[in-house]
Amino acid sequence: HQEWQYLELMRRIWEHGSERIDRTGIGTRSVFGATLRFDLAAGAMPLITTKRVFWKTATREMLWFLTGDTNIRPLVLQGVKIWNEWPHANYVRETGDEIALEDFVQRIADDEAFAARWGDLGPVYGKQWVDWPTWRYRKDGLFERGPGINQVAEVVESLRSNPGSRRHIIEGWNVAELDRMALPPCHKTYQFHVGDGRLNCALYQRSCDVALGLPFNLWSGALLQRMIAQQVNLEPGEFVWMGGDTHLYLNHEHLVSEQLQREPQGRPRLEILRKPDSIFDYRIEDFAVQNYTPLGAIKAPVAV
Ligand code: DHF
Ligand code: TMP
Repeated sequence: HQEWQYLELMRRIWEHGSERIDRTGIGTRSVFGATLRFDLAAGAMPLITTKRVFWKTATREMLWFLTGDTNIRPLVLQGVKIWNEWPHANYVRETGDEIALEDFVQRIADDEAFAARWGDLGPVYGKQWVDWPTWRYRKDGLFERGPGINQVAEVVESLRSNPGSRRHIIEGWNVAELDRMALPPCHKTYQFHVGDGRLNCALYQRSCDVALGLPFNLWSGALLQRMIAQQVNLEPGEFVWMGGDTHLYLNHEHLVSEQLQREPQGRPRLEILRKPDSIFDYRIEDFAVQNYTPLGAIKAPVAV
């Protein structure tokens, strides 16, 4: 079962990782450099079964990236909570108002102007993926904004027109804008590759929370690969995940010890029910998962 790779990585980090103080102050055990490979033939997906993973939440996040939006409000209105902590922490830090997280999120939902001011994460994934900013000189020597670059549309186009290219890349790491992002991108580079009529994808993740983030990141990366494969009429091939600082937070011990006693359950498959006109036209109803019978969810706190 392909999921053993995930469980073995978790075990290796917990037993042999180097302990280090991290930005959040929680502390982690970490290894540097890890690879996981998944074959997506016949609808297979890297959807973790040894705990329940909310794949619809992760799918909504991916669809939100593809709209280019960086404000959490559309996620909040769909009940997706995974990005709430960062705008909240920013609000508390900047205003000194110690509003509770739930109250802050309710205000984001109810008050559009408040959301516009406090719900934005800065120029994160969505912005860089579909509207990477450019600048150009005018004749008078001043700068002006050039047209944004839609990297996702360009990759779909280059896969169609020049499948053998080694340059099919979507990059989130815009060095000039990192200081305005609530979090610099973790899943920062996607590269696509066509071989034997199949579309392969490699994802490089510079920093990885193996317990909470990675199950989402595996699903989402493979989902993007499946959507793009459908758009360019290729079969999905391998999904190769590579991590830089690959870690477990020390306050996830209960999750690690519980999950490492469990065994993978069946083989979940993703069916895409419709072929939308473009990569930007998918909706949540287009996705159905079969054979997903996970063991129970394991709650764990997210390090902010
Ligand atoms: N920071 C840290 N420290 N770890 C992360 O994984 C992380 N991920 C981010 C932003 N910052 C992060 C964005 N993605 C959860 C999953 C993914 C995610 C953020 C949070 C999470 O808390 N998952 C829980 C609850 C899921 C839910 O409520 O739907 C889980 O049990 O999977
Ligand atoms: P960092 O910016 O100091 O590396 O902290 C980011 C943390 O968030 C780190 O634990 C990795 C985790 N993370 C994921 O694992 N996956 C994600 O998709 C995101 C956004 C964050």
